[in-house]
Amino acid sequence: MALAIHFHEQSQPAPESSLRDEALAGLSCSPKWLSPKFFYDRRGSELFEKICQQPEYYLTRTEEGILREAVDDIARLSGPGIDLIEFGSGASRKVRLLLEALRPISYLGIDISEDFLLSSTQRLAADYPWLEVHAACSDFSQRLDLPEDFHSAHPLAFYPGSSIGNFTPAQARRFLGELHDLLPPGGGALIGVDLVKDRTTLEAAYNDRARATAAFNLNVLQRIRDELDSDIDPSRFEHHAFFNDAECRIEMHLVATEAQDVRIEGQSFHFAEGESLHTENSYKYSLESFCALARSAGFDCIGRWLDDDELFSVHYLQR
Ligand code: AVJ
Repeated sequence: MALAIHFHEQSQPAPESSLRDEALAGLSCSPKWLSPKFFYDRRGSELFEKICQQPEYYLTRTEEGILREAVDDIARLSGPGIDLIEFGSGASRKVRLLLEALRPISYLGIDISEDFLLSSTQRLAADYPWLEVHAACSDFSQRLDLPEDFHSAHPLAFYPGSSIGNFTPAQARRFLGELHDLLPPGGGALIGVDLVKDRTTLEAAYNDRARATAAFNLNVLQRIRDELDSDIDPSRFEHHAFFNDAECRIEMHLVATEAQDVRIEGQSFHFAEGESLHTENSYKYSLESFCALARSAGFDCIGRWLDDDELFSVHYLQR
């Protein structure tokens, strides 16, 4: 079958060079830090899909339940003839819950993992022959822009999964501000946001018994070893995730199980025993704190939906 999607080349640095630069910079910091965007090579994207199926990881199935219930309301708010733009589209699975009700003219999936993006959007195009499918490989956490040759009169941005929680609140506000500027007046954004809740539920979601989250976290070290000139050994690190209630976020770390020196691209980095590499923040919001953030970026909060247990929320923002 012919390639049924429109692929948009984005002018961005190759992912290996940003992994090299950011790993060297982040491991030189104290405390050591690496951006969670590097989780998502093909294997990492697959491991993330596995996390989403774990019983403890309530986020995905809860958001999917909310979207299923809310889809007719969402269609009423968006109106007909929209172009749906998904940020961090991954497997492009959640968008399927919206397509029949929203009947968008086109779908644009934007993701950092190029081969995963292509296979997901190709499957989408095959399953929805009436839909015009576009794909763009981009790290939108740096700067939010759409492909130059993608024009939409009536865009609806879709940013599910609480991926917005990877930003600090200040970064999230900037991201929403950029999104606001990108949308025409009346344009909408549908955003999934995980809610603050008891520590036990939160920490279980990031410490699943099947250890999918641990494998996902450790995979970033394997990437450094495979893609860069490095002797880093994932077996000498341990997954550690906990809720930091002062910051209202889950933190993920990779903790050195013994003292060691790690070589990356000719530079050496020392880890003391128990020292950690901080790999992810996942901020949790209240309904009020998220709406306040959206309003501060210029949006009106015109719709929001929750599950019965108030674990997760989906917000419709309008420019
Ligand atoms: C994709 C950022 C929403 O923070 O829950 C899952 C990523 N990290 N398990 C999240 C993740 C560990 C996920 N987000």
